[in-house]
Amino acid sequence: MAVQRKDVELPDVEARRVLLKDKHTEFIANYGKSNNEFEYGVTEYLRMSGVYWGLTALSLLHELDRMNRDDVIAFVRSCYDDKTGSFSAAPNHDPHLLYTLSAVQILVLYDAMDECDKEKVVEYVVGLQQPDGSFIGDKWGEVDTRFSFCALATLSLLGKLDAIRIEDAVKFILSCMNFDGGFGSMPGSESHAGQIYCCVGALSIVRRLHHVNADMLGWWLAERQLPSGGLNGRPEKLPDVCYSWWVLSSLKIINRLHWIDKDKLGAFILACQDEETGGISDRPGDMVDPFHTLFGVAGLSLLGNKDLKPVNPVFCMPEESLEKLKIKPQLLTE
Ligand code: 7TP
Ligand code: ZN
Repeated sequence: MAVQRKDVELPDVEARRVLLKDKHTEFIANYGKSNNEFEYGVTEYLRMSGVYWGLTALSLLHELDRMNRDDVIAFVRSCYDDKTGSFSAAPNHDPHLLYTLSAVQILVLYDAMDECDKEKVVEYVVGLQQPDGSFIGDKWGEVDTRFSFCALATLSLLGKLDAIRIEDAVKFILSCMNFDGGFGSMPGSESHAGQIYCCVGALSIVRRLHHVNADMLGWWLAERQLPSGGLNGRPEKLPDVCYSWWVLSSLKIINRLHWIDKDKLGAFILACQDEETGGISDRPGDMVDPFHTLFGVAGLSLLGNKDLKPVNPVFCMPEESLEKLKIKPQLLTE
């Protein structure tokens, strides 16, 4: 049997060759309003992250004003547990580190960090670090390098990186490095673009990128690009707009962005736009959602689209928000 790489073909639709800015703004601003209560209802379990994805997309589109700041901050507060310093996805849901990072990112976007008790949130994150340096995401205790990233990103945004054992955190992340230069979710787990982003991002935040084999990792990442221009997250998988972000941002951090064909990737992301409803999907013709809309828009920003605000590759937030806090994650230069 012939070896066939999984890929897709791009549709030949004129509207899908330019960024439909206004359409995407309407899609995000209306998401969760009465016209699609269904979609809003089924995503309650990830609402806090959904709000971060939507707000960040709007901000990169220069349209953050389309949401009501007071309402959003009231929502974030309604998900805060002042006993533990943690946030949940929605009121009365279980708290989790994932939603705590999203909540802090939202407050940073709005320059509203004073709305929460920073010391208490720091205490929550510190309590999740394990003796081996890894992090669990909540009381159920699952360990994953995603949670190492969430912990370090949250503490960095709070200006409190020194509250945890950084060397142990680094040691655990490095124990998840593989022979292909990539990273997995745990020691021995296979390399995966999402996990690579988390590990490279975490090392960037604590300025330890010298541990990364940038040439070998850059090669693995660049190999994710398929003839359609889209990128997949692992060998033999279909391309997906969100992976274009995990791969592209990792390449940017290790200074190997020029190892992929940027024009072809840009064309792939634009082909995933829904020219009727607005929004971006994982692949051309699929259902759009705020998650892929953010990572599509953020990808286009990293590719240099001038209609968008510059995005930070580590935090997936507008660069201006991090500049205000004087947060500068490390980027490799040579
Ligand atoms: C529709 O099926 C899923 C599957 C997994 C829906 C959510 C998830 S997830 O919460 O584990 N997650 C994020 C995610 C979100 C959406 C989505 O958000 C739809 C509508 C909204 C409203 O805000 C859709 C998919 C999705 N996935 C799954 C996925 C992405 N690409 C292909 N798939 C199958 C990613 C997933 C894991 C995740 C990744 C990054 C991150 O920062 C947080 C979570
Ligand atoms: Zn995806």
